[in-house]
Amino acid sequence: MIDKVLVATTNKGKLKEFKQLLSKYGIQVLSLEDMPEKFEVEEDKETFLENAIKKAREYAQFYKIPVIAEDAGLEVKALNGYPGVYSARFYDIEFGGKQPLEENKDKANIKKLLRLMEGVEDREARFVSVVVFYNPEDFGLWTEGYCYGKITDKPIGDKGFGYDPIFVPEGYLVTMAQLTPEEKNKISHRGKAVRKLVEKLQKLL
Ligand code: ITT
Repeated sequence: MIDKVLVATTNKGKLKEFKQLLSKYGIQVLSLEDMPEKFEVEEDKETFLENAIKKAREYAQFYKIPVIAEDAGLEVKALNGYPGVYSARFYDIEFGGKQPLEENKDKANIKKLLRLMEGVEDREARFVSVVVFYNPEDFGLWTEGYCYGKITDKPIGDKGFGYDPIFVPEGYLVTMAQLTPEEKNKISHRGKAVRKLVEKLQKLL
């Protein structure tokens, strides 16, 4: 098995969750902040998988170490799957009208989504995580994970990040932002994708 991997994400909430999930397997996580030279990858593809592969491959080839990268997002049924691959910068895209960036991106994204969902009865949504492992000059593999639930009509809770305060997972009466990190990891899209990825790696290595 691998004992060390660079989790190539600029999102602090994601990084924390990856560290918790991978530490269970004794895998040490390096972050982009530990890297000597800074380097950015633009997410300009149309699918989660293409974006995740692009990030994992470019970081792995640049730093010459094994990398895990993820592209994730929220798909809302009544919005034809939006925000989808645009989840991180939903407030700033033309679809549904741009939302002013008042406090931070997460808050602006939530405000826009709740505006578009005002009076909408079908609140079904799912979180998607596509995780790619890339070992430079060797091999790559990927897994995906989903978490189904419903969009609330107002934000509740202060844990987690992103759209967590407006997402109630199936079978729960609270939002993802009211769950402890352990509870979230058990049911989250990211938790499912990471566990599948480690199982695949354990079979291969
Ligand atoms: P990196 O690309 O650097 O990893 P990012 O924040 O840009 O960081 P993504 O492109 O994967 O990451 O965008 C994911 C967005 O989807 C993220 O900014 C959140 O708004 C949302 N999101 C993803 N996973 C989430 C989760 O577990 N809870 C709440 N929101 C989530």
